[in-house]
Amino acid sequence: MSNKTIYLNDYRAPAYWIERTDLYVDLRDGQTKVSSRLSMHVNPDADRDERQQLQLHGRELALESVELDGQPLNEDDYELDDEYLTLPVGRLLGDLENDELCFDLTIVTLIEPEKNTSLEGLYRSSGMYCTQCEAEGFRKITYYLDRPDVMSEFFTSIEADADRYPVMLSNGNKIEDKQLDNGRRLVRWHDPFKKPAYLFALVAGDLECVEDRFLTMSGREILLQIFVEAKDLDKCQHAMDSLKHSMRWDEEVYGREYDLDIFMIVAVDDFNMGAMENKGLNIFNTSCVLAKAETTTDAGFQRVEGVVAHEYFHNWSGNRVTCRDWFQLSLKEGFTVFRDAQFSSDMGSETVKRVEDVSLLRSAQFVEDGGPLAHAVRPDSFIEISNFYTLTIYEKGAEIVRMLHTLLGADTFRKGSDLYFDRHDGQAVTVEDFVAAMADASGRDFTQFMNWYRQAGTPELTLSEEYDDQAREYHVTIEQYCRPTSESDEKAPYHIPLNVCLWGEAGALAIRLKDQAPDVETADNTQAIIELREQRTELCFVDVPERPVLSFLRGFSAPVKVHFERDNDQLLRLVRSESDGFARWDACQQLLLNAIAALETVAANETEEQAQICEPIAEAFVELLQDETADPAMIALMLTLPSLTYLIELRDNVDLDKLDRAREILRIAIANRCFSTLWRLYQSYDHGVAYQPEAEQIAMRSLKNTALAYLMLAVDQGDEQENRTLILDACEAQYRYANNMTDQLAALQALLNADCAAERANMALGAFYEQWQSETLVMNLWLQVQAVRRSGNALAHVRDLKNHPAYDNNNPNKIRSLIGAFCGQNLMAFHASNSQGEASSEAYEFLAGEVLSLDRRNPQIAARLLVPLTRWHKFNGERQALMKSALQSIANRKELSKDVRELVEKSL
Ligand code: B3K
Ligand code: ZN
Repeated sequence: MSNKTIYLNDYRAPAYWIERTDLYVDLRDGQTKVSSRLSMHVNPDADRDERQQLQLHGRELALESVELDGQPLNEDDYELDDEYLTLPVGRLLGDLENDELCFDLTIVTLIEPEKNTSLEGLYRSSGMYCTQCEAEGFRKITYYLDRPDVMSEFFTSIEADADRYPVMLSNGNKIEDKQLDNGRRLVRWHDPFKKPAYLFALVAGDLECVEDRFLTMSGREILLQIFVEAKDLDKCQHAMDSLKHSMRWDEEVYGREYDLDIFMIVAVDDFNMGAMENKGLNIFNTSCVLAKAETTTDAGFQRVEGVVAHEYFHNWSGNRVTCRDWFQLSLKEGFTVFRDAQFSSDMGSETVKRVEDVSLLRSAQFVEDGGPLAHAVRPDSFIEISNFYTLTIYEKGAEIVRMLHTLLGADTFRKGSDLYFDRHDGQAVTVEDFVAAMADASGRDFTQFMNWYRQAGTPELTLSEEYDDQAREYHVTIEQYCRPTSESDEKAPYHIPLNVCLWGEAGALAIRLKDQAPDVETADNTQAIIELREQRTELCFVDVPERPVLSFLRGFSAPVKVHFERDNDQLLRLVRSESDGFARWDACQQLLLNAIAALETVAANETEEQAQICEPIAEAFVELLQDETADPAMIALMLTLPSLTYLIELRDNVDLDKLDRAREILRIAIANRCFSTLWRLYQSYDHGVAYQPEAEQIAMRSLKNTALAYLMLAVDQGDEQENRTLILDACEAQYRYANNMTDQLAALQALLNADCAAERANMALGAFYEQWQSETLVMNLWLQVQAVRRSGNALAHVRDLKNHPAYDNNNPNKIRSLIGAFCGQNLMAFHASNSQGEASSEAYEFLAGEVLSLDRRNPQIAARLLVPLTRWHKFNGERQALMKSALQSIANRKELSKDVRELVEKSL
């Protein structure tokens, strides 16, 4: 397998197109025969040289026969290697000048889905056959032009044993279903929409289905089906509701109607990611479709809703209009993540959704952007495209679309998206085409804006301010800077929309800018979108009656880092008065960040000084908790301390032990100071309320469980026996009697993380296993809470769990729940120090070993798993060396997949 770098600049349209694809997939134990007939025609734009050869992609295929226009070819007529089947069209057909040149190719290959552990191409999962073709999996099914700009009309015949595979599905509409001899059955499907091969899907299995109907805005009735194993039929309602909500929402908000008469979802256990948007036949990881109160947490319910929506929205943003090449991946992913975020925000709480998205961006995407794997949202080169399904492509890509939405406003943005869909329906296009539609619909110039797609790295804004009370002017200077990344040292300035507001003692102040420069659009006179374009911008606000507190980047209007020093009083004013929920939360985060930074500089025995730092925050939290008008979701968000991951992101040369200690001091101070308020609040909940996965209840549960975690922390640290028994009993009662997984799991986690509850925790862990061992998705939660447990010997425990029957080292969900969670989320254990306080390499070596062993079976998951090691740049020298040495031990193996090879080499 070649480790060749592919460059965007080398893009050439193909010399041949595939008008129509007829597949016949004959599924038999041990060996599947795939016969394909491809109706090819020359691309009239291709020159004579390009027409000479037809290179079809193919991997791990056994070629049986090739026919050209019905004539069998022999081995001298073509070339075959482990990546291509190359046909010398010039030699075989001549006639290369003819722009009408067309021919049929019939190719028969044999494959072994039973042995396919990469979960790419056609494979088996829990006794069923299924496919995953994005990005380049179709070439593991048959020889093909496996690139997204080749769009073809597919006819798919599936033949299999009738009894064992009663369900046989592919894209589009079913056009034939007949019994054959020997107990076999043939089902034929036709997809009238031309599509690239990455959207092809096939499923055969013993599945049951839940059905519903949806009436589209033009009055067509669509059949909706969710296929699952019989045991899971009671877990489909939420996905079905989410699907119907998504279909209605896309009609209302984007004017997009579903196009086929049937929409199917199939749930499979073994799946490399969340789900896949194959045309008319979405394939889902069971974890993103099944949900039931007793077995699924609130976060799980929300994930199902979000992923169902995401995949459904791809039908327009991805399928009807697709990507010209894989460098354009964010064209469909960034836009679709933006769309699903808007949807989730409309279905639930806007503030909570925004806070969750920004937290993910800050704690994970910013790290990616600041490390050795930084890449642009539209990269110029890659080795293995599977490595580019990243937070940068998805989440930063979505932020870029969101900035366009902010700059244009909802109505004009809608005009732009209408123009984009109308102009490019049925085409494979580029990021430029998307932005051009937005520019044409609005008359705006987005030339500079394209830097967001071209340049890697997170822009940083540094602010300074001055208030002139004589002139009643408020001056703000903003400098933008972006650190060099591997793709470029010098960064051109970005075009950045800033949502700002000025807060006075009594409320928001009117905004007026001197000379109206730079561009200002004032929605009402207390809020403005200011557009930065220069490296340095000076703003002068006039008629400002008092020294204001500037609220900057409200709603997180751009994916940037901000350096702006503000004291507690200024931040507290924002915490108390901001009307934008995100800005309010962000001010609170800043307070917490300042306190943690201050605590880091205080010696362990300076308890008085520590208390002085913590007190104002704890005090503000007591006030917040007593405010009966406050939204419980908001309180829970504000009470949650910045994650260690985010704290690390904000620092260089991290001393993790010191950082964690500072964070814990603050957490304990809050827990102690708020104890009685939290306990009253906790007791005020009706724990038996009938479960609904809707925003108001989710908010209540999240505050209740945040309170429980603090209460447990307080009694774990304190020595009052009476309180301790009270709270431990309450926690255990919640564990035992919870009527939903959110509460049960939160109680289990609270027990696991309190040293004083060790005995009860171990009993609960055992009971949990007994209760849920037959529910594989619940077992993932069970593995995960143990992997992230704050305890001295988490690694040893993880090693033991690898041999537990609940674990399966071929199932991506299990790998993510145990190894992924341990290395990515249990930072204190992954980066543990030994008894002498020196950095230990044990966990790094453990991860390297896991990656190497997994790489032989599933390279995509192996490559994902190693990412925590690529974050070495954040740590101090000693740790950096150990992490790099673990990476090096992976790189030393000769036989590595392209996936793992690319990541280790780029990160070393
Ligand atoms: N488009 C798929 C991701 C495919 C990943 C392939 N390695 C799911 C999604 O983003 O909707
Ligand atoms: Zn997607």
